[in-house]
Amino acid sequence: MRSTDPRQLAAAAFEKHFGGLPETAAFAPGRVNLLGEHTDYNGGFVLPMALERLGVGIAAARGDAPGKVELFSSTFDAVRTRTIDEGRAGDWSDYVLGCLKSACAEEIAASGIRIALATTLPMGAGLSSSAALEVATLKAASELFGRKADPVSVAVEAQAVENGFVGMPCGIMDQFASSVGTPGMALFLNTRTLEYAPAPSIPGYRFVIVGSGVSHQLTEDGYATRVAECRQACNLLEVAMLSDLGVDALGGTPGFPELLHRRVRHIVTENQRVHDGLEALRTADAGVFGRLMLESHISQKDDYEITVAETDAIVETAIALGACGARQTGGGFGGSVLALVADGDLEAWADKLTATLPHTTMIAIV
Ligand code: GAF
Repeated sequence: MRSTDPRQLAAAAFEKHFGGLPETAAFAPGRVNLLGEHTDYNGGFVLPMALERLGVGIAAARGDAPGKVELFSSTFDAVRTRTIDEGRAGDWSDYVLGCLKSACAEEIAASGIRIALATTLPMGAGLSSSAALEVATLKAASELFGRKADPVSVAVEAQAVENGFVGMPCGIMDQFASSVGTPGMALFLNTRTLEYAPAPSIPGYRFVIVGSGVSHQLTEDGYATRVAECRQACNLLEVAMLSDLGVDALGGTPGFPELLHRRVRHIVTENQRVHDGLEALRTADAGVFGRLMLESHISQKDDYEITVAETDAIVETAIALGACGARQTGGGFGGSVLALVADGDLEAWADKLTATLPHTTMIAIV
């Protein structure tokens, strides 16, 4: 039987492509976000969960030419040859090259590197395949060249690569969940202080990740536009970050643009929902958590304007069929919907959902 472990898939791809054994292999998981969307680049709170088995495997060994970076993706069935001193090229190899430049530029300038990668994450599903690729690369390269790398600094370094080299102005949630999170367990994170704590699941209930079939692409304009709108709101309101504002700040400032008011309202109320959601997990209150999920979706739809007709329809149908709550998860503009469903209803609920909306896929139950 073919392995589904990304690390083993990457090692097998390495052997097949390069004709020798890798010296090291690493795994980094994708994540699903339970609550707290677009709050991370505003210094706010998030509640992601690293995924079991769904992630990126990287197998690596020293190469045969100084500075040469040989990449093979078994997922894209693609080969890329780069050099360690190159700049951004605008494709998937940038995520890997950026991390290698950050972590082990000198070592690779001396020995070169060969890397094979494999992913079990669906692309464009909003489950953080880019961050998993970065974290897996940093872990593998650090191990190969004997560099110490604790999980929090790997997350910080991976985000810096994505911001500075890849050019995507993301927050730290995805890299943090991938590097620090325990697969299958929710993680509460204060993105400003980087304080974090594991959060429990709700006994008798499961989160279901439903693929919308609409591929989200964060390097397109929508995400960067939201980041810019939040910065503009900070400047007008004279705060360093929108998370400096409490719910009481929502009364409205005379002359403050209506669109920015809605963006601010999403961030401020979403931060509060993460706090309330953490409490609901700790008290095992599926009803409250589900309600917060639905409020989060409506806020993403009406105030932050990052949902699409397909994810709206999945949320509406999921609730109509008996889910406690549902919301679009991840960066937005498509991707996946997360629903909270009672264990006993799971099978019938999933069957009815896919019968009603045949373009959806059940990606995972966590
Ligand atoms: C993407 C980003 F990479 C994260 O930093 C976060 O902002 C998320 O969208 C939205 O919550 O995954």
